[in-house]
Amino acid sequence: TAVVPRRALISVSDKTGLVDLGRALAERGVELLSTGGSAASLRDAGLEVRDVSDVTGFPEMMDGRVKTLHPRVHGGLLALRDEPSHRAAMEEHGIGAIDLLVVNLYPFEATVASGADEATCIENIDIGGPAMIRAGAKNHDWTTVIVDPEDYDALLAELAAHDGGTTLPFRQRQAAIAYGRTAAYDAAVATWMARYEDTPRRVAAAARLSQPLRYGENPHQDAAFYVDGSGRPGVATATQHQGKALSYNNINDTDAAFELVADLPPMSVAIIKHANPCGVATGETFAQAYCRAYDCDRTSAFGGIVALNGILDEATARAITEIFTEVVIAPGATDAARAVFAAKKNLRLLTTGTLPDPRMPRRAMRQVAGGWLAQDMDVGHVDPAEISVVTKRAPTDDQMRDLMFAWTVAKHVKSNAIVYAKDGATVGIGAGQMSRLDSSRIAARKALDVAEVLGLPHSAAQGSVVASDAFFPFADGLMAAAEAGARAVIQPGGSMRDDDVIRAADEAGLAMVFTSMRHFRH
Ligand code: 93A
Repeated sequence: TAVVPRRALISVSDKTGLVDLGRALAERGVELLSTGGSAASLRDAGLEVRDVSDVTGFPEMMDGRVKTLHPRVHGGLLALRDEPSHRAAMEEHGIGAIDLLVVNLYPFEATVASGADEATCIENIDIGGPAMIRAGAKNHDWTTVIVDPEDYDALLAELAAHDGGTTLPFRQRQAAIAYGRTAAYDAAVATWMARYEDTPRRVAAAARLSQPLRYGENPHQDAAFYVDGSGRPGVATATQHQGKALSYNNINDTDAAFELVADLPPMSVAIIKHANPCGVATGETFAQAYCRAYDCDRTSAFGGIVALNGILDEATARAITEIFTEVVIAPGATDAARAVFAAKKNLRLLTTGTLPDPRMPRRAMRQVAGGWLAQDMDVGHVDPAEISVVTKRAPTDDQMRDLMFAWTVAKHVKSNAIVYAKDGATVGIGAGQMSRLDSSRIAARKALDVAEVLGLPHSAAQGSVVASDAFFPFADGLMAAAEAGARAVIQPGGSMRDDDVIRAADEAGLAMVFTSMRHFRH
């Protein structure tokens, strides 16, 4: 049933549409209560308004920090009109019902965005506004709450259609909008206050819907993309130049690809499939790097995601368009490169302006049944100076460079991760196996495929280096790598059987280094 408002409380920072609304309400005989600035605007327009301070019997005080925080306001918003004890309390304490609340909040988000100083941001945290909104929206059986000037017309249309009243469905809808607003408002405050305590909890507080997605990992799963407002360059902030909307899997893979290249030396390219790199390389040019990455696993690269850590040029764009690629992400692209892509309607090109900082501390969350796991993102980096050589043989400078390259790639491969690399390019990647030995075998197997593609007389792992994201628990995984042709090994070390593993490496004439840092990734 429609509730006809007799008294409205109007307290708005954004005065858009205020006077027109006030006039329309006054014409319907609604009494207007209002706070300082809002009351002044309404009065200037010739409308009759009662000050909230007159209702509360208190002046607005403490620079406006306390204006509406009073039982005569909150009782008027919260009272159940058909509940005898509530009516009695209203009578006893001189509380009049407030059936319509129009509030919009201090512009906290805009104040922060403008780069205002800390004190100004703090002063723009609205307390009384959200308190009233939450009170009125809780009591939507009786109270209509409007928090967005965009909804003034809808309110007036509702009143016109229902003899000057609002219906329950209308009040329910506006209550849902109202709580959405206060939730987002507090999320903005929490995000900003993370400056005081930057814990993993912040990730949950900051989430904002970016776009609904067509579906999730599979077509029968509903999905959406949320952004955290951190502004980190990547898929969340990128400009998309062409192609249809990104899918859930595209976003996930594009993120993996871009974070990987951001961790690599300049002029590096990564090709990602199912969140794992299937080829990664550094080159003299991006085109060369792309081709070398492609050669690591041409089969898997089909329909993959390509990331570059510099400007996409025409030659690279041409090389990429030789096969079907889903997404290309780079800090930028030349006009000529974009012209090449323009002919490929289904290829999405994303540019980000800059690369993300791979060392910037960040948080990660994942869901489990009944809860969330929160942790620091793995931004651990091994300083080459802290790496210890544990074998008789030490790696050469070239091997050391490849070891660091393979180690960085391995960090971005799902565990168990085994990565063979040679001359700044991966030549075999084993990902996501339940045993390290299986990952080693798969990586070695892939190196044989590369040899076939390139017409080499021996495995592409011949003379390579190998990285393992966690220690080899037994010598067998290491021996598999030696048999495949690896000459140098990088791994965290720390196994109970390190001595056995080191002895096996020495017997095989390998150079091996320990990083003392593990890079599990699941
Ligand atoms: O400082 S407050 O948190 N304290 C209050 O008691 C209070 N009541 C309303 N801010 C308060 N408001 C806010 O004032 C409203 O949410 C609105 O944004 C603003 C309207 O002030 P004025 O009418 O003086 O322009």
